[in-house]
Amino acid sequence: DSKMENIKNGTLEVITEEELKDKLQEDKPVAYIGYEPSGNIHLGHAITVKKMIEIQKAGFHVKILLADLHAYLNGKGTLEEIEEISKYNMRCFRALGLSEKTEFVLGSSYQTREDYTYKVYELALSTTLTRAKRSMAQITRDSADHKVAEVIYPIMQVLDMIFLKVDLALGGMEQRKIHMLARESLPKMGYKAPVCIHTPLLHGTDGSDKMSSSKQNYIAIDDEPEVIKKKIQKSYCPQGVVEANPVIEIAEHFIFTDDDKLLIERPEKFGGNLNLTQEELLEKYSSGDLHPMDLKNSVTNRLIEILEPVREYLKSDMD
Ligand code: IYR
Repeated sequence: DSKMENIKNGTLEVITEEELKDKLQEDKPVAYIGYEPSGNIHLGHAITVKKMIEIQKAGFHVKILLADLHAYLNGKGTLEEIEEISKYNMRCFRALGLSEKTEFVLGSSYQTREDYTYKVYELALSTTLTRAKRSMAQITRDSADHKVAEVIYPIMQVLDMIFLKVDLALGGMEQRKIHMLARESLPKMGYKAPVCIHTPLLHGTDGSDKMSSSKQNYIAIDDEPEVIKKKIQKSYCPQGVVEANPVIEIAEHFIFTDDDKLLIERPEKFGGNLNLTQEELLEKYSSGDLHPMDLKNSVTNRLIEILEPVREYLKSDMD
């Protein structure tokens, strides 16, 4: 029951809670998430990794798919480049606190197998182009000329759930339409569909919908303190607005998950120090009584501390 609450906490949806309850009774259920390897693992990735750690603590065996062929299909580079980056990503995910028991799987290690390939054709035959394209709306690299690769991608993602034998699939809200395609298609192919859990997306530091490696609007998990400072100082953070405010979101997802309160240090003439709970911060900021600069300074300082062990792990692990 407390396991259930811990997993649900901070997510947007669990599809379905009933099914999750059953999985929690099973012996060693498998949870997975896939990432396109990326040279910049950022706070957006970290939201899902933190949730996966929660799921791991609840007793799931965790598989992390380094989705090299998916990155390739999404135009992220040559397979050689992508493979190199996936090694770095494995260290990043460990640095964020996934346990030693975590299993990392490279997509290409099974996605070219004959049985996998036949399943790609089978699912391609029953999936409409419209549906496949729609499922990619928030995932595909913005491009005017859409490629066939774009519709192979979601089909492979659905099949990953069979080949990795997963009971639970985790992803950001942008993965929802692919997950729904899986929930519908897998039973028709004779497989059980996994429980799907979706986390909120982090807005970019520029205020755009999604923090993204390809848009230079991210804070990397191993950014140096000076870089974090600069990026937050420049961030979109209008006075009085908490919606779609990345600085507020960083406080919610990375500070208040560990601490009960956030210390805001202000000179006496600007109202003096404040020690705020999440609720109080939202209320105070909405009312316009807290200056963006004061919020930014305190979030910067705390975030730098929180990411310290991550930076240290990644430096120490270098060989
Ligand atoms: N679509 C993901 C990457 C990905 C996730 C899973 I779960 C897969 O099985 C395959 C790929 C992304 O947008 O990063």
